[in-house]
Amino acid sequence: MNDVVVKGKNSANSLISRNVGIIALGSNMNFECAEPLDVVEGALAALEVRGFVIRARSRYFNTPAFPAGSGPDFVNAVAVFEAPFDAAGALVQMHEVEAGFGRARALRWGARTLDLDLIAMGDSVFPDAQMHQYWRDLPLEAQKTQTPQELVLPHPRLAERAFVLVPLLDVAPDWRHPVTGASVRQMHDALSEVSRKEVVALQ
Ligand code: PH2
Ligand code: MG
Ligand code: MG
Repeated sequence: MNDVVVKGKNSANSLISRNVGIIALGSNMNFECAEPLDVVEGALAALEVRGFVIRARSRYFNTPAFPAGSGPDFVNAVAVFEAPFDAAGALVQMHEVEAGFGRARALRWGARTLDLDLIAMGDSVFPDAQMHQYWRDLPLEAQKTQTPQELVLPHPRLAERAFVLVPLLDVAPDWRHPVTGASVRQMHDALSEVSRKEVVALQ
């Protein structure tokens, strides 16, 4: 998952630096006539139009909203992508895609038509290892009032979220967290069985 360099299709000499990342997609609210599954599929297509190359996509999963009782079930998926953007550039594109699917940023953990989260970008650690540990260790109560103003990568809640780790097992089981060293499979296996079983593949 380090930065990779691929040769441009049309020129043997042009080297285009592309970044490999992981994105999590979720929806638990219709957008116009589109149901959550269609919204997530549509979002992947919209990202591709914007230059993301989707290398692998997980199955789609039905997942209970976190925190429990905060809204309808989600459809969640994750994808591995390559793109000509750095993390900040990818986020700008992702926010525009969210806006295109009617996402209004209101409640922290409310129902949403489309949620796109950047989970990781190569082995990048933002803002740095020490601040990363601060956000990772933040107790749940404090998470309700404190939100980072800057991008934190990998996503600080990654190791706790069955709705990200179960789909990730489909596409990147051996990817390792650049701070903790834990693989996706190890983080997944450390979740409670109850939380893993709540994440159910569609069809
Ligand atoms: N995203 C959230 C809050 N809660 N719950 C599930 N099941 N899936 C999500 O994608 C999700 C959530 C905020 O980003
Ligand atoms: Mg989210
Ligand atoms: Mg989000």
